[in-house]
Amino acid sequence: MTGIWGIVNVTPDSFSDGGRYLDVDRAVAHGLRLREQGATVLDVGGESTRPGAERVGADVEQQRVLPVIEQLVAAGVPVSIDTLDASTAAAAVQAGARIVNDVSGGLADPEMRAVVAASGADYAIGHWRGFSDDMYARAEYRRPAREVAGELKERMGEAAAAGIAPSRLIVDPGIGFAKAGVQNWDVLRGLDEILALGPRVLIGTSRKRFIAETLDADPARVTEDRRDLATAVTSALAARAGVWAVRVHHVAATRDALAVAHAWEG
Ligand code: PMM
Repeated sequence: MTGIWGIVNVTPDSFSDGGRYLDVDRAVAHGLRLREQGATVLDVGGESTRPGAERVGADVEQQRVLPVIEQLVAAGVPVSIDTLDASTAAAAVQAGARIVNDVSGGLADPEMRAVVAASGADYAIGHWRGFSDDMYARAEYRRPAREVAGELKERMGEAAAAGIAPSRLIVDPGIGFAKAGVQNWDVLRGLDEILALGPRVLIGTSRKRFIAETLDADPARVTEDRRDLATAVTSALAARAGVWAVRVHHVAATRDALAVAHAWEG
């Protein structure tokens, strides 16, 4: 069965304007709801990686995520920490997170690999070419899937050199990261190249801009509902292709789509 990572973003724009404690409670309640709907892992993040998003300090990031992780872990839910920062990763694992989800694959923080190696956590490494303020300037590919796989292989080698066992790795082609429009479809079409790397494969297409661009010439017109429906379809296709897990906002829609895909396969 393909796993479902439910997204729990604890950022000011992800939950409305209440106070911090209210935000923690809401984030925890949201996570538990996603768990009930079928999430196998809850991916908790305190810094937006959206195109053009401002970076926050590690202290602010940890204030946001640690209380949420503690409560979700106490409730028995497997938690992943979505961060680029090694100190946040260390604190999150200390709080009970089992997976470090680093969309930069170890490139953003030189301390990250050593922290993960020492932690015993699993390590999800993404394909990445730079911080979100200028990542689109780096979106140049001749053969997107092949180049993404090649760069991920380098990240795998660096992780191994830092002492992280290959069995602890999860690879992610980083849909939307330093990839524009159709380049994302090129990578998804060439998913076999990513699967051939060996580790478990994670894919995150949820609500992303390239999906909205496919649905309407003006992506801003595409509602969240439409993005979620399209994400359920990409999730089912990714499951069919053999990925280990998909990372989504709307867990219930993707759960149903995966059930249908698995029934088709028999
Ligand atoms: N995408 C985002 C954040 N974290 N982690 C992984 N492993 N893969 C992704 O594709 C990914 C990620 C950006 O999406 P969001 O801002 O909607 O959470």
